[in-house]
Amino acid sequence: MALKETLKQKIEEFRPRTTRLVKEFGKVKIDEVTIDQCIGGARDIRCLVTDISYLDPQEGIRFRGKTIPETFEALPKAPGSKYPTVESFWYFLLTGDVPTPAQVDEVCAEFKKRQVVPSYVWDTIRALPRDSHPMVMLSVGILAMQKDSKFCGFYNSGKFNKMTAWEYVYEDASDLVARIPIVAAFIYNLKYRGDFQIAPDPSLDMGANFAHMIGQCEEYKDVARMYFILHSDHESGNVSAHTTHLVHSALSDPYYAYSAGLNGLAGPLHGLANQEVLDWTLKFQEKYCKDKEPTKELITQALWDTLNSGQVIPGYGHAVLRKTDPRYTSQREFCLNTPGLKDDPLFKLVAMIFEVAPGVLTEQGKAKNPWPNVDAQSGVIQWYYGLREWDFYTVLFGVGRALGCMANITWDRGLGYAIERPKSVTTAMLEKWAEAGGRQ
Ligand code: CMX
Repeated sequence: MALKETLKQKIEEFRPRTTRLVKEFGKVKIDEVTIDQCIGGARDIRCLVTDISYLDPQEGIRFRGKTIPETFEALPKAPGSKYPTVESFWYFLLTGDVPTPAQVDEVCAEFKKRQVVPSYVWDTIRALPRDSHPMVMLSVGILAMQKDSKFCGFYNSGKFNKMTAWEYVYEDASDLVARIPIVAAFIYNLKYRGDFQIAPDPSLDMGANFAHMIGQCEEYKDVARMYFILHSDHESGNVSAHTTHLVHSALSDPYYAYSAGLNGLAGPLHGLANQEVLDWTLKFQEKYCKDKEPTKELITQALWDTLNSGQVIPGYGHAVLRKTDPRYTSQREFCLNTPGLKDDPLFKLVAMIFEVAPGVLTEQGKAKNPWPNVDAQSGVIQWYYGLREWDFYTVLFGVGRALGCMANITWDRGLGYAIERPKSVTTAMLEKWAEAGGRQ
């Protein structure tokens, strides 16, 4: 069965569960809110629903119930590769089912049709100053496509229907997911390769095609597949996923929603941390190891200098995780299993930082989680393969994150989630309730 048909069946079967929860159990309490949470970024408040992925603080992410190794193991692999295609992962994220090879082929064929980017997108990106950050270019490129949104067209058609609205989100979401690597490759070539553009190769899957379009080697095809899958989703509360969900909840179409999500991903406490990690590591080499080899002592000194100057150690810490991020571990394993990369000086340095940084953060005593997150390990792989323009790294994150965000809002519409509108209170109210020991 084709992906959209399978999804239609799944959404229709699922709807009664959501309806029953609201109708019969709507008043059942699942959480309480403290003043800490109110001022401290809504940490840990259970008030979002998604079945696409779940983040356990100790275990890390599960996509549709599967850990990262289980996901890689279960999905059909790209030809000649140990890694699955991004297309098979997209099917899995949307439906929760492991696709058959024939179903993957169908998605690949569909993406080929969808991946044609309108030429006005290129004109729009080219009109930006060439020294704009590539995340600005990506966000603008995605937003430019809004004018052809099928969801927006449906809304304006006068025939809007809540039960079928998700189908138009699905159409936009699939177009966006199919096109975003093409847009990203265009930006890369525009900014760093003198606008030397390479046409997509219709015989290649998404990851392989991205590698081809940025002029990368054979091995990089797996890097792209792994990278896009690992960065896809981290349940709903992170800034990029939550922003996308929030903006779409106003029935803004997927282009508006994901452009906004990308703007959140571009923050240094979120997706930009991967560029910050590379920047920190190279500056460390330059400043502390000019004429000597890096040592744990020198790294410790540099980490303390960073903390004492009021900055965060990029790539470490997490709002939910309380152990080493399995996305970090997965990329580390890729490095250890790749001859050349495992002996690369920068990888060795990143590995040495891993031995030291958790201890330094623990000694400082502020971070609730001293362990590395996804961003601590991702840049070194790109660097090794010659992708050394590290301000581009968050764009790679953005290509992957599109998968999760688009799968989520397709289901948001399928289940008819409401416009998001939490209630705010004033400081005086908090002070009054604090005195009284709780809200009266
Ligand atoms: N370096 C220094 N201080 C850190 C820290 C780090 N890596 N991680 C947390 N802290 C500090 C916080 O800044 C906070 O300090 P204040 O009390 O002075 O405000 C304190 O420790 C408590 O923070 P927390 O509850 O442990 O962490 P948060 O949930 O507030 O923040 C995160 C989470 C990721 C923003 C934070 O750990 C951080 O800034 N890390 C570095 C940036 C980074 O790697 N971001 C990428 C995260 C993954 C992603 O989204 O891509």
